[in-house]
Amino acid sequence: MLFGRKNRKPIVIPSKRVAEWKYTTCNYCSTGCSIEIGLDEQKKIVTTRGHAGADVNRGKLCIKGILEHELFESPGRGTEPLIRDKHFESFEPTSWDHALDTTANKIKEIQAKYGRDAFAIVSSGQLLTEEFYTLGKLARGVIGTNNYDGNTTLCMASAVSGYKRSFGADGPPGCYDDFEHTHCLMAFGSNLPEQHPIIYWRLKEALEKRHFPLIVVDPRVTMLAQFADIHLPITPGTDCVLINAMLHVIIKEGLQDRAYIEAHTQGFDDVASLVRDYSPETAQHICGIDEDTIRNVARIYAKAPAAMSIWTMGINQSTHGSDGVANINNLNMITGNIGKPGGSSLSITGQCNAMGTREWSSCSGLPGYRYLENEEDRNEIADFWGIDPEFFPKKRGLAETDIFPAIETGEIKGLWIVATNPMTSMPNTARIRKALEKLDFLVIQDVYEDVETNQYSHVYFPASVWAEKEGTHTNTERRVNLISNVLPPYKNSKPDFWIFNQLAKRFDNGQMIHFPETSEGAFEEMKYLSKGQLSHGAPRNLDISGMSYDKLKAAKGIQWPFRESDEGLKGSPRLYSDGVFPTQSAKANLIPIYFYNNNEQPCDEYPFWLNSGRVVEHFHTRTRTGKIGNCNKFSPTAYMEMNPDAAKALGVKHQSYVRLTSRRGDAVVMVQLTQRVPRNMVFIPFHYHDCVNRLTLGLLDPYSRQPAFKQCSTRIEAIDQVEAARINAERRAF
Ligand SMILES: Nc1nc2c(c(=O)[nH]1)N[C@H]1C(S)=C(S)[C@@H](COP(=O)(O)OP(=O)(O)OC[C@H]3O[C@@H](n4cnc5c(=O)[nH]c(N)nc54)[C@H](O)[C@@H]3O)O[C@H]1N2
Ligand SMILES: Nc1nc2c(c(=O)[nH]1)N[C@H]1C(S)=C(S)[C@@H](COP(=O)(O)OP(=O)(O)OC[C@H]3O[C@@H](n4cnc5c(=O)[nH]c(N)nc54)[C@H](O)[C@@H]3O)O[C@H]1N2
Ligand code: SF4
Ligand SMILES: [Mo]
Repeated sequence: MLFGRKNRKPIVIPSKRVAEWKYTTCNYCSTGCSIEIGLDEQKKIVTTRGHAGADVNRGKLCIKGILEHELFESPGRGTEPLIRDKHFESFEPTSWDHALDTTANKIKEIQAKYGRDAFAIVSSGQLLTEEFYTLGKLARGVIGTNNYDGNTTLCMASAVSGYKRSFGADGPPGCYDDFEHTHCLMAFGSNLPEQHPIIYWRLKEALEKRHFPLIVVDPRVTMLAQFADIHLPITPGTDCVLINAMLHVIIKEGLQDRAYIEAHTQGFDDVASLVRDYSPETAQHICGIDEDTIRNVARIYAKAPAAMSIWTMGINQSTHGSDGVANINNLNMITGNIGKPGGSSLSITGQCNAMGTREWSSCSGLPGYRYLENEEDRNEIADFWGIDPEFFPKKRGLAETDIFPAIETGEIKGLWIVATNPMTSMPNTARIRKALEKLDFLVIQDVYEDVETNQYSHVYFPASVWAEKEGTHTNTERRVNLISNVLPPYKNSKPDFWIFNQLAKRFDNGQMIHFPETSEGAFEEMKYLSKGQLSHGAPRNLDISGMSYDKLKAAKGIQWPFRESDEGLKGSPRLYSDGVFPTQSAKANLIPIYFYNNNEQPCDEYPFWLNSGRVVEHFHTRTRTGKIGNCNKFSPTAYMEMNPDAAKALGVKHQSYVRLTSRRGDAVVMVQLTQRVPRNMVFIPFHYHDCVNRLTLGLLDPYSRQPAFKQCSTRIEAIDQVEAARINAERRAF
């Protein structure tokens, strides 16, 4: 008998034959990892790797980034523009000219008949910043509709709104390096290990070097909660109450940072007076966290030499989203934790370029964080673009979540959807379907032609994806980074930038306004518009005038502000370190946050909280990760996390299908029994079509118009398994 290593065949990893590495940045989440794509001698992509010299990821990538190069030739990609016949019977390939002419003519026709705002545009957080800037120019300066918004209303709108209310401007003040300096980190509704795995890795590395308390506020035992020192399983939608109670303790015990409050904030007395009513004894009955724990956490946070908060959708996607953000900012201002190493209010952004769209797309205003409501801003942009300032509306139009109801009422007749998939991602699918069916004209611009929303379109524009294009992204920590053009566009798809430019040429104003031919040309315009001061004299923090594509590539990303006068390649890791804020008084606003309970609550008829979110291997509506075998294999089927005790009471078995019903509709999903969720809650990843959003209510935040995706109620029943398979097959095959 032969034993031992010498008789075994060694594992041989075949050489990938990389002839050239090309620099780019990941196009999924907002962590902003630098990627190198490896090409062989025939210029075919053979592999990818994380860039070892990039400060963000230092060579690491998560499962999505490492497999991202497989998406270029994935099934369902759009190859030719498509056009629908009058009777909605055929959807045939056509030329770009015909598709673009038809679209321009239809837009003009609708606007002539019903007014300019009757044609709406909904875009995304996933285009390149230069594309956002160009689309903004087209929407605001050429087509001239005020009903122009992005899917960031489903995502970051509450963070934007909260930052503006507290600090006078959008822009996360902190950075990943803060983990290295903090003495306490509190995470609200954010599951870093799955949703921002490389930010999590940075946090974990900091924790391994120097332990500090990690406090996680989440109704589920998420992966981050599992690694936390303290987990606060909060009652959904009540984070504001928890924070008010923490502020109550901090102020009562004199733990606030008096010098900071005095020097850099206004409104302390109003907050102090409000939080007097939120004693831990009272608050515990609302937020579900016991009074001793509230006191303990408040003391740990306030006594830490530097403490920071991060948050994501558990806060933003709530009827108290904007208030939640303003209250997290209150907590950090009152404890003197803004703009200092390890002391911050850092919103963890969602999509790869949700920041870029906030900064430059003109969705909620004009480029470079300018406001439609501000005359000076309107004049400045009109002058630069060479149009009459009166062409601009004087206040912002409808948000995405108000555009769909305006289709229902007939106010909006035409819609152009760019890089978002509302049939799967918006709350209350039945309502969205009805709205889309009602439109006189719908254009879909997407990388994939099999995207669900495309079922209702009249024209389809096939877009090029990621490294088939060139331009920039801004990540969570305000770092602008470069996407290099590695491959030519797939088949007859075109970069979004090209599509916007071509459409502009078909309108009168489009002939007058200059549209640069290259993305670098658009970047130069943005650089110019980022210089100088705000109207009341405060410096413009969103200053990228010192950047260039070459510098971005050399630095592997630069954080704004990075001014023309700045030397070297290092941007600004933090905002507001000097305590000067872009408000009229230069002080930040402490805002009292009242709590009112307006969420749909579990009741006898619908006894479970319905929570939703994400898993690590999938991105959003799975148009990309659903087609990459090594991502999809982990969770190819719609499923739901359910507590075993609750399942037992209902006679529901692990891995069986159940029917969920809410006041909006029903969905059939497979059950995964787990203690991650409490007995009265279920959690469904929202990645699957015709699933959780058939059930969600999506009440809107009054400031940000963001839907409360994560707080509504549902009923669960066991269902015949053959029947379940039939329903699912019917709903997913179109
Ligand atoms: N793998 C992967 N990564 C992604 C994405 C993806 O699709 N897949 N998408 C990206 C995008 S666009 C976004 S916006 C981010 C989202 O990133 P996250 O916000 O981290 O992800 P979610 O799973 O949506 O929600 C986080 C948690 O909020 C909790 N939650 C629900 N209700 C409440 C509440 O009332 N209070 C609190 N405190 N918590 C609550 C949920 O239980 C959930 O665990 O991820 C980004 N990264
Ligand atoms: N129930 C529930 N619903 C949710 C959420 C939740 O937590 N729960 N989260 C919400 C959040 S935070 C978000 S961000 C939204 C996301 O919702 P969506 O934006 O609808 O989701 P995606 O699947 O990312 O859609 C992006 C589309 O753009 C296409 N695309 C990708 N790159 C390009 C490109 O370069 N050009 C063009 N033209 N197209 C491109 C993709 O193929 C895809 O169809 O979902 C929201 N919906
Ligand atoms: S963490 Fe985000 S940016 Fe980094 S590789 Fe993963 S998906 Fe891409
Ligand atoms: Mo998002």
